[in-house]
Amino acid sequence: MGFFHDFDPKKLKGTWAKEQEARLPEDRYREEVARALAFGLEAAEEVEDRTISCFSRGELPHFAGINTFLKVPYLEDVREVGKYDVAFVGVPFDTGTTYRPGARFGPQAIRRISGLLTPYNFETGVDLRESLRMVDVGDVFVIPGNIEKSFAQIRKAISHIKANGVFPVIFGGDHSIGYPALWAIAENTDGKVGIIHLDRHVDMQEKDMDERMHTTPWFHATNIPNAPPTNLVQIGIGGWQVPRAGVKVARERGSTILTIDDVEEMGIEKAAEIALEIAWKGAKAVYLSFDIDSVDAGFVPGTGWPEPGGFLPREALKLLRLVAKEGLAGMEVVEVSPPYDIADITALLAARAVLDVLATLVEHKHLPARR
Ligand SMILES: [Mn+2]
Repeated sequence: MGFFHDFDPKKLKGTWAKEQEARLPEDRYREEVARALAFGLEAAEEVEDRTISCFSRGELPHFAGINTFLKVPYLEDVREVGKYDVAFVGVPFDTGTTYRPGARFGPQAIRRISGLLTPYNFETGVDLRESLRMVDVGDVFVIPGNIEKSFAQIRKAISHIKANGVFPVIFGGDHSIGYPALWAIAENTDGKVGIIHLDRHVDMQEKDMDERMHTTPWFHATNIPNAPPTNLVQIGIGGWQVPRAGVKVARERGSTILTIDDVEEMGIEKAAEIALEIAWKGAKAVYLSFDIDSVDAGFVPGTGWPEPGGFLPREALKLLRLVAKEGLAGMEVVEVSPPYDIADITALLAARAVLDVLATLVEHKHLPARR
Protein backbone atom coordinates (compact mmCIF):
# COMPACT_ATOMS: atom_id res chain seq x y z
CA MET A 1 0.00 0.00 0.00
CA GLY A 2 1.28 3.47 0.62
CA PHE A 3 3.66 5.28 2.87
CA PHE A 4 1.57 4.62 5.98
CA HIS A 5 1.34 0.82 5.62
CA ASP A 6 2.78 0.31 9.11
CA PHE A 7 0.90 3.18 10.69
CA ASP A 8 -0.28 2.22 14.17
CA PRO A 9 -2.56 4.77 15.81
CA LYS A 10 -1.84 3.20 19.21
CA LYS A 11 1.70 4.57 19.01
CA LEU A 12 0.59 8.16 18.52
CA LYS A 13 1.12 10.66 21.30
CA GLY A 14 -2.32 11.93 20.31
CA THR A 15 -3.83 8.57 21.24
CA TRP A 16 -2.07 8.54 24.61
CA ALA A 17 -3.23 12.10 25.25
CA LYS A 18 -6.84 11.22 24.46
CA GLU A 19 -6.72 8.37 26.98
CA GLN A 20 -4.88 10.46 29.58
CA GLU A 21 -7.69 13.01 29.70
CA ALA A 22 -9.97 10.35 31.17
CA ARG A 23 -7.58 9.91 34.12
CA LEU A 24 -7.64 13.59 35.11
CA PRO A 25 -9.81 14.68 38.05
CA GLU A 26 -12.45 17.39 37.69
CA ASP A 27 -12.83 18.29 41.35
CA ARG A 28 -11.34 21.80 41.16
CA TYR A 29 -13.36 22.54 38.03
CA ARG A 30 -16.55 21.61 39.90
CA GLU A 31 -15.47 23.77 42.87
CA GLU A 32 -14.96 26.66 40.46
CA VAL A 33 -18.42 26.21 38.94
CA ALA A 34 -20.01 26.04 42.41
CA ARG A 35 -18.20 29.22 43.45
CA ALA A 36 -19.25 30.99 40.26
CA LEU A 37 -22.89 30.05 40.78
CA ALA A 38 -22.80 31.21 44.41
CA PHE A 39 -20.96 34.49 43.86
CA GLY A 40 -22.18 35.24 40.34
CA LEU A 41 -25.78 34.04 40.78
CA GLU A 42 -27.48 31.33 38.77
CA ALA A 43 -28.12 32.04 35.11
CA ALA A 44 -31.45 33.29 33.78
CA GLU A 45 -33.87 30.42 33.37
CA GLU A 46 -33.65 30.62 29.58
CA VAL A 47 -30.05 29.34 29.79
CA GLU A 48 -30.11 25.55 29.57
CA ASP A 49 -26.54 24.83 30.74
CA ARG A 50 -26.87 25.26 34.51
CA THR A 51 -23.07 25.45 35.06
CA ILE A 52 -23.26 28.96 33.56
CA SER A 53 -23.61 31.76 36.10
CA CYS A 54 -25.29 35.15 35.62
CA PHE A 55 -22.15 37.24 36.24
CA SER A 56 -18.95 35.78 34.78
CA ARG A 57 -16.88 34.43 37.69
CA GLY A 58 -14.81 31.54 36.30
CA GLU A 59 -12.93 30.54 33.15
CA LEU A 60 -15.66 31.48 30.68
CA PRO A 61 -16.27 33.46 28.58
CA HIS A 62 -12.59 33.68 27.61
CA PHE A 63 -12.98 37.32 26.53
CA ALA A 64 -14.69 38.42 29.74
CA GLY A 65 -14.18 38.39 33.47
CA ILE A 66 -11.29 39.45 35.65
CA ASN A 67 -7.88 40.37 34.31
CA THR A 68 -5.75 37.94 36.28
CA PHE A 69 -3.37 35.47 34.70
CA LEU A 70 -5.35 32.46 33.46
CA LYS A 71 -8.41 33.86 35.34
CA VAL A 72 -7.05 32.53 38.64
CA PRO A 73 -8.28 34.34 41.76
CA TYR A 74 -6.80 37.74 42.60
CA LEU A 75 -5.19 37.82 46.04
CA GLU A 76 -5.67 41.22 47.60
CA ASP A 77 -4.14 40.27 50.95
CA VAL A 78 -0.59 39.11 50.09
CA ARG A 79 -0.09 38.01 53.70
CA GLU A 80 -2.15 34.98 52.63
CA VAL A 81 0.11 33.98 49.74
CA GLY A 82 1.42 30.92 51.62
CA LYS A 83 -1.88 29.15 51.01
CA TYR A 84 -0.99 28.72 47.35
CA ASP A 85 1.49 26.73 45.25
CA VAL A 86 2.10 29.32 42.53
CA ALA A 87 1.88 33.12 42.60
CA PHE A 88 1.74 35.20 39.42
CA VAL A 89 3.22 38.65 39.97
CA GLY A 90 3.62 41.57 37.61
CA VAL A 91 6.62 43.89 37.62
CA PRO A 92 5.48 46.77 35.40
CA PHE A 93 8.87 48.43 35.16
CA ASP A 94 10.58 49.74 32.02
CA THR A 95 12.86 52.49 33.32
CA GLY A 96 15.75 50.13 32.51
CA THR A 97 15.04 50.09 28.77
CA THR A 98 17.67 51.59 26.52
CA TYR A 99 15.76 51.58 23.22
CA ARG A 100 11.99 50.97 23.02
CA PRO A 101 10.05 51.45 26.25
CA GLY A 102 6.62 49.96 26.94
CA ALA A 103 7.40 46.83 28.94
CA ARG A 104 5.62 48.41 31.92
CA PHE A 105 2.45 47.33 30.13
CA GLY A 106 3.73 43.75 29.76
CA PRO A 107 2.02 42.24 32.82
CA GLN A 108 -1.38 43.68 31.83
CA ALA A 109 -1.07 42.39 28.26
CA ILE A 110 0.12 38.93 29.29
CA ARG A 111 -2.76 38.61 31.74
CA ARG A 112 -5.31 39.82 29.20
CA ILE A 113 -4.31 37.44 26.43
CA SER A 114 -3.89 34.55 28.90
CA GLY A 115 -7.69 34.64 29.20
CA LEU A 116 -7.96 32.70 25.95
CA LEU A 117 -5.89 29.80 27.30
CA THR A 118 -7.36 26.94 29.28
CA PRO A 119 -5.59 25.37 32.27
CA TYR A 120 -5.52 21.99 30.45
CA ASN A 121 -2.77 20.88 28.06
CA PHE A 122 -3.51 18.06 25.66
CA GLU A 123 -0.03 16.67 24.92
CA THR A 124 1.23 16.51 28.50
CA GLY A 125 -2.15 15.53 29.90
CA VAL A 126 -1.78 18.11 32.65
CA ASP A 127 -4.65 20.18 34.00
CA LEU A 128 -3.04 22.98 36.02
CA ARG A 129 -6.34 23.83 37.71
CA GLU A 130 -6.57 20.31 39.12
CA SER A 131 -2.90 20.08 40.13
CA LEU A 132 -2.02 23.48 41.55
CA ARG A 133 -3.40 26.21 43.80
CA MET A 134 -2.61 29.27 41.68
CA VAL A 135 -3.17 32.90 42.53
CA ASP A 136 -2.45 36.30 40.99
CA VAL A 137 -1.00 38.72 43.54
CA GLY A 138 -1.15 41.69 41.20
CA ASP A 139 1.80 43.98 40.56
CA VAL A 140 4.77 45.21 42.55
CA PHE A 141 4.55 48.94 43.32
CA VAL A 142 7.55 50.02 41.25
CA ILE A 143 8.79 53.60 41.23
CA PRO A 144 8.85 54.86 37.64
CA GLY A 145 12.03 56.79 36.99
CA ASN A 146 13.93 55.29 39.90
CA ILE A 147 15.74 52.06 39.17
CA GLU A 148 17.30 51.55 42.61
CA LYS A 149 14.11 52.09 44.64
CA SER A 150 12.27 49.80 42.23
CA PHE A 151 14.94 47.12 42.68
CA ALA A 152 14.39 47.30 46.45
CA GLN A 153 10.63 46.94 46.02
CA ILE A 154 10.98 44.02 43.59
CA ARG A 155 13.44 42.22 45.83
CA LYS A 156 11.15 42.59 48.85
CA ALA A 157 8.07 41.43 46.94
CA ILE A 158 9.63 38.31 45.41
CA SER A 159 11.36 37.52 48.69
CA HIS A 160 7.97 37.59 50.43
CA ILE A 161 6.58 35.07 47.95
CA LYS A 162 9.65 32.81 48.25
CA ALA A 163 9.77 33.01 52.04
CA ASN A 164 6.22 31.64 52.06
CA GLY A 165 7.34 28.62 50.05
CA VAL A 166 5.45 29.67 46.93
CA PHE A 167 6.69 29.38 43.33
CA PRO A 168 6.89 32.88 41.80
CA VAL A 169 6.08 33.49 38.13
CA ILE A 170 7.24 37.01 37.35
CA PHE A 171 5.93 39.03 34.40
CA GLY A 172 8.20 41.88 33.34
CA GLY A 173 8.95 44.54 32.83
CA ASP A 174 12.31 45.02 31.21
CA HIS A 175 15.22 42.71 31.96
CA SER A 176 16.76 44.91 34.64
CA ILE A 177 14.31 43.22 37.04
CA GLY A 178 16.28 39.97 36.70
CA TYR A 179 18.78 41.24 39.23
CA PRO A 180 16.44 42.01 42.17
CA ALA A 181 14.38 38.89 41.35
CA LEU A 182 17.47 36.70 41.49
CA TRP A 183 18.57 38.44 44.67
CA ALA A 184 15.26 37.44 46.28
CA ILE A 185 15.68 33.84 45.12
CA ALA A 186 19.28 33.73 46.38
CA GLU A 187 18.49 35.10 49.82
CA ASN A 188 15.83 32.43 50.25
CA THR A 189 18.10 29.59 49.14
CA ASP A 190 20.36 27.72 51.51
CA GLY A 191 23.12 27.10 48.96
CA LYS A 192 24.14 28.03 45.44
CA VAL A 193 21.65 29.24 42.83
CA GLY A 194 22.11 28.54 39.11
CA ILE A 195 20.64 30.65 36.33
CA ILE A 196 19.33 29.50 32.96
CA HIS A 197 18.98 32.58 30.75
CA LEU A 198 17.39 32.59 27.28
CA ASP A 199 18.13 35.79 25.38
CA ARG A 200 19.66 37.33 22.26
CA HIS A 201 21.55 39.72 24.53
CA VAL A 202 24.29 38.95 27.03
CA ASP A 203 23.00 41.48 29.63
CA MET A 204 26.16 41.35 31.68
CA GLN A 205 27.83 44.76 31.65
CA GLU A 206 28.17 46.69 34.89
CA LYS A 207 26.38 49.84 33.77
CA ASP A 208 24.81 51.20 30.59
CA MET A 209 24.69 54.99 30.24
CA ASP A 210 25.75 55.27 33.87
CA GLU A 211 22.82 53.23 35.28
CA ARG A 212 21.90 49.60 36.00
CA MET A 213 19.79 49.24 32.86
CA HIS A 214 18.24 46.12 31.31
CA THR A 215 21.63 45.37 29.77
CA THR A 216 23.16 44.70 33.20
CA PRO A 217 21.23 42.19 35.39
CA TRP A 218 23.70 39.29 35.34
CA PHE A 219 26.68 41.45 36.23
CA HIS A 220 24.97 42.36 39.50
CA ALA A 221 23.26 39.02 40.07
CA THR A 222 26.55 37.15 39.81
CA ASN A 223 28.04 39.46 42.43
CA ILE A 224 25.70 37.82 44.93
CA PRO A 225 27.90 35.32 46.80
CA ASN A 226 25.62 32.30 46.31
CA ALA A 227 24.89 33.05 42.63
CA PRO A 228 28.27 32.46 41.00
CA PRO A 229 28.76 33.20 37.29
CA THR A 230 30.04 29.67 36.71
CA ASN A 231 26.44 28.50 37.29
CA LEU A 232 25.07 30.96 34.72
CA VAL A 233 24.24 29.53 31.30
CA GLN A 234 23.11 31.94 28.57
CA ILE A 235 21.35 30.46 25.56
CA GLY A 236 20.55 32.10 22.22
CA ILE A 237 22.98 35.00 22.56
CA GLY A 238 24.08 36.57 19.29
CA GLY A 239 23.51 38.99 16.47
CA TRP A 240 24.31 42.68 16.31
CA GLN A 241 23.09 43.86 19.71
CA VAL A 242 25.56 42.25 22.09
CA PRO A 243 27.58 45.07 23.65
CA ARG A 244 31.28 44.29 23.91
CA ALA A 245 31.29 45.50 27.52
CA GLY A 246 28.98 42.63 28.46
CA VAL A 247 30.98 40.07 26.48
CA LYS A 248 34.11 41.13 28.33
CA VAL A 249 32.43 40.43 31.69
CA ALA A 250 31.04 37.09 30.52
CA ARG A 251 34.56 36.06 29.47
CA GLU A 252 36.22 37.27 32.67
CA ARG A 253 33.65 35.67 34.95
CA GLY A 254 33.29 32.43 33.04
CA SER A 255 29.58 32.21 32.30
CA THR A 256 28.65 29.69 29.59
CA ILE A 257 27.21 31.05 26.33
CA LEU A 258 25.47 28.96 23.68
CA THR A 259 24.60 30.69 20.42
CA ILE A 260 21.64 29.79 18.22
CA ASP A 261 24.09 27.98 15.92
CA ASP A 262 25.46 26.01 18.88
CA VAL A 263 21.95 24.92 19.77
CA GLU A 264 21.07 24.09 16.18
CA GLU A 265 24.19 22.02 15.67
CA MET A 266 23.96 19.98 18.85
CA GLY A 267 20.16 19.85 18.96
CA ILE A 268 17.73 21.21 21.55
CA GLU A 269 17.97 18.10 23.75
CA LYS A 270 21.74 18.30 24.05
CA ALA A 271 21.64 22.06 24.65
CA ALA A 272 19.18 21.52 27.48
CA GLU A 273 21.36 18.79 28.94
CA ILE A 274 24.37 21.13 28.97
CA ALA A 275 22.31 23.96 30.47
CA LEU A 276 21.10 21.72 33.28
CA GLU A 277 24.57 20.39 33.98
CA ILE A 278 26.07 23.87 34.30
CA ALA A 279 23.23 25.54 36.17
CA TRP A 280 22.82 22.69 38.65
CA LYS A 281 26.55 22.14 39.35
CA GLY A 282 26.62 22.05 43.14
CA ALA A 283 23.50 24.22 43.24
CA LYS A 284 20.45 23.93 45.49
CA ALA A 285 18.13 25.79 43.11
CA VAL A 286 17.93 27.08 39.56
CA TYR A 287 16.16 30.20 38.32
CA LEU A 288 14.79 30.54 34.79
CA SER A 289 14.97 33.86 32.99
CA PHE A 290 13.14 33.92 29.66
CA ASP A 291 13.65 37.04 27.60
CA ILE A 292 10.95 36.99 24.91
CA ASP A 293 13.44 38.58 22.49
CA SER A 294 15.36 35.28 22.41
CA VAL A 295 12.71 34.36 19.84
CA ASP A 296 13.15 35.64 16.28
CA ALA A 297 11.95 39.22 15.89
CA GLY A 298 9.44 38.08 13.27
CA PHE A 299 7.44 36.28 15.98
CA VAL A 300 7.81 38.83 18.76
CA PRO A 301 7.35 42.35 17.37
CA GLY A 302 6.26 43.57 20.79
CA THR A 303 9.61 43.75 22.49
CA GLY A 304 12.09 46.42 23.51
CA TRP A 305 15.16 45.37 21.56
CA PRO A 306 14.09 43.08 18.70
CA GLU A 307 16.74 40.91 17.07
CA PRO A 308 16.37 38.80 13.93
CA GLY A 309 17.74 35.27 13.94
CA GLY A 310 16.59 33.97 17.32
CA PHE A 311 14.67 30.82 18.20
CA LEU A 312 11.53 29.70 16.46
CA PRO A 313 8.69 29.68 19.01
CA ARG A 314 8.49 25.89 18.88
CA GLU A 315 12.22 25.61 19.63
CA ALA A 316 12.03 28.02 22.56
CA LEU A 317 9.05 26.21 24.06
CA LYS A 318 10.78 22.85 23.75
CA LEU A 319 13.95 24.20 25.33
CA LEU A 320 11.97 25.73 28.21
CA ARG A 321 10.19 22.44 28.85
CA LEU A 322 13.46 20.50 28.83
CA VAL A 323 15.28 22.81 31.25
CA ALA A 324 12.30 22.83 33.63
CA LYS A 325 12.44 19.05 34.07
CA GLU A 326 14.84 19.15 36.99
CA GLY A 327 12.78 21.71 38.88
CA LEU A 328 13.02 25.48 39.28
CA ALA A 329 13.02 28.01 42.11
CA GLY A 330 11.06 30.53 40.07
CA MET A 331 10.82 32.03 36.61
CA GLU A 332 10.52 35.35 34.88
CA VAL A 333 9.36 36.30 31.41
CA VAL A 334 10.56 39.74 30.43
CA GLU A 335 10.70 42.37 27.69
CA VAL A 336 7.14 42.08 26.36
CA SER A 337 6.34 45.62 25.14
CA PRO A 338 2.65 45.77 24.17
CA PRO A 339 2.75 49.18 22.40
CA TYR A 340 4.88 47.50 19.69
CA ASP A 341 2.94 44.25 19.65
CA ILE A 342 0.63 43.10 16.85
CA ALA A 343 -2.56 41.20 17.70
CA ASP A 344 -1.07 40.33 21.12
CA ILE A 345 1.18 37.64 19.61
CA THR A 346 4.22 38.52 21.73
CA ALA A 347 2.19 38.54 24.95
CA LEU A 348 0.56 35.26 23.93
CA LEU A 349 3.92 33.55 23.51
CA ALA A 350 4.95 34.80 26.96
CA ALA A 351 1.78 33.38 28.50
CA ARG A 352 2.22 30.12 26.64
CA ALA A 353 5.84 29.77 27.84
CA VAL A 354 4.74 30.09 31.46
CA LEU A 355 2.07 27.40 31.09
CA ASP A 356 4.51 25.01 29.40
CA VAL A 357 7.00 25.43 32.25
CA LEU A 358 4.32 24.93 34.91
CA ALA A 359 3.01 21.80 33.16
CA THR A 360 6.55 20.40 33.08
CA LEU A 361 7.02 21.11 36.79
CA VAL A 362 3.77 19.27 37.53
CA GLU A 363 4.63 16.40 35.18
CA HIS A 364 7.95 15.87 36.95
CA LYS A 365 6.44 16.31 40.41
CA HIS A 366 8.32 19.48 41.38
CA LEU A 367 4.99 21.24 41.89
CA PRO A 368 3.06 21.37 44.09
CA ALA A 369 6.12 21.60 46.34
CA ARG A 370 6.11 19.50 49.49
CA ARG A 371 6.32 21.86 52.44
MN1 LIG B 1 17.17 40.61 25.42
